[in-house]
Amino acid sequence: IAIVHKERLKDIKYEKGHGEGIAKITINRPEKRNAFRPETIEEIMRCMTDARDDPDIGVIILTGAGTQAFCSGGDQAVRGEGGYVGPDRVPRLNVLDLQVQIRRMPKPVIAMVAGYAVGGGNILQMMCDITIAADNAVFGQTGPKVGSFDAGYGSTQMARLVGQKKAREIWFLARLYTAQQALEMGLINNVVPLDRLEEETAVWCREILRNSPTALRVLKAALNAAEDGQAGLQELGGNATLLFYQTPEGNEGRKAYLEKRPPDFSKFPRFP
Ligand code: 2NE
Repeated sequence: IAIVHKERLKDIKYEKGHGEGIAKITINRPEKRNAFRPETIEEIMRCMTDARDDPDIGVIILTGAGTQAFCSGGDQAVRGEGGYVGPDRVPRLNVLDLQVQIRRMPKPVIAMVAGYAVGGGNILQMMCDITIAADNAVFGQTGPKVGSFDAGYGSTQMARLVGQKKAREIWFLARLYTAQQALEMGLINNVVPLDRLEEETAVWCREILRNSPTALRVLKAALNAAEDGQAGLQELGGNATLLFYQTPEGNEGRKAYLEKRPPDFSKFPRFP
């Protein structure tokens, strides 16, 4: 992956391979097993927005620095009463906003996991569209051990991925699982030797990038819609509007308004 640095960031690295179509966001706190604090999430969200807005980017990789962890969840050292506390002293659970951002991202987000993906880190990889793991990866929820839980996507998305019984096991016992076990239960997509992780992830990205961007964004919205209620339908509906705005029929209405004349939709077919 060719790398171009974008902007000054404290907790993460952001790289874009222009020409390649890939953006890569790396949580860069390896000494904390890439635990996130409010600033980490704010930076990731900022770069996710940049990647969404950049027409040259078709796929986003989310990963962790080093080989020991993808992400170990919320940084317990900055957890206060009411949430995780940053420099502004405001307690936050802004990782929930990031989960929604990944869910609504109209471009595929790929989790590239080496080492631990636990707690909120496992939930982040679950929110990604596809997860490629190294054979040293370890997955699980530690929340019940440290007095925490995610009763939103962290529970419901997990149950949809691995089934109700397995999701209850993962949350209630708070065990850790190998990459192979995670693959077998449907928590991730693929397991490769650690030294092939980057290469394999790039192969999946390039394969995705060869396909129609509109097909991908509508498919993602459709897969979300069945699960996300009104928010899911809004996302799918927004794609219908996007496509309609590109048609002569959609443009006739706009042009007629601007030309101060009644619209003439008579030439447009009424499909059966
Ligand atoms: C991840 C794990 C299993 C790794 O174990 P190991 O043995 O490889 O490393 P070690 O020595 O535990 O960790 C290395 C350093 O990273 C810090 C540790 O405290 C240690 O620091 P030093 O002693 O060297 O100073 N570290 C690791 N994870 C951290 C964390 N999450 N917060 C703060 N410091 C952390 C092992 O480290 C582990 O079990 N970590 C804790 C995992 C955890 O409980 N995460 C929070 C779950 S709750 C959550 O994420 C959440 C949620 O449930 C709902 C909403 C939002 C967030």
